[in-house]
Amino acid sequence: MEMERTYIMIKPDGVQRGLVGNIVQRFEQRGYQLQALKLFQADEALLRQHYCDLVEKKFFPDLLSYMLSGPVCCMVWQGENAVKMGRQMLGATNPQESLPGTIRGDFSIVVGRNICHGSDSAENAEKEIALWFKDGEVVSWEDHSKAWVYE
Ligand code: IDP
Ligand code: MG
Repeated sequence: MEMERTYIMIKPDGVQRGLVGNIVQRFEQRGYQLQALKLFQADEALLRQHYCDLVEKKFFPDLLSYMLSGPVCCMVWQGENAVKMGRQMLGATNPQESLPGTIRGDFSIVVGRNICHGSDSAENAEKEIALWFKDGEVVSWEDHSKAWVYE
């Protein structure tokens, strides 16, 4: 079994709208293991690094002010295929293409307020975890439900 980690971040709109509990619950009840969780006010330098592939986009200034507008909730979730499954649980980038049952499909309408971030590759997940968390903030622990989640 290939265990993988992904970086999931509830954006300021998700925090303001009281969706932290619901989103945490979705990953927990699916069987993923929580390894880190914190509420955090990002700054511009961090967001420029996180979204380094998007800084030239026309919407980048709006994305920056959106992501700076309040605290985000940063998380690390571990489990089989966590990156791909995390993206599936989030839904499409544009909520109008996100299926009902996904986080974006259940809670959002426009791309500039799409509630949640999820890493798009295992390599980027590790980069993002290192960017958003300090040493000691990510905890490796024995999950007693593992034998009931995996065969
Ligand atoms: P992702 O979040 O699904 O990985 P990306 O293409 O990496 O999508 O874009 C990062 C974030 O930038 C999106 O989640 C969304 O908040 C914002 N964004 C992407 N495309 C647009 C756009 O066309 N207009 C406004 N915001 C956008
Ligand atoms: Mg992305």
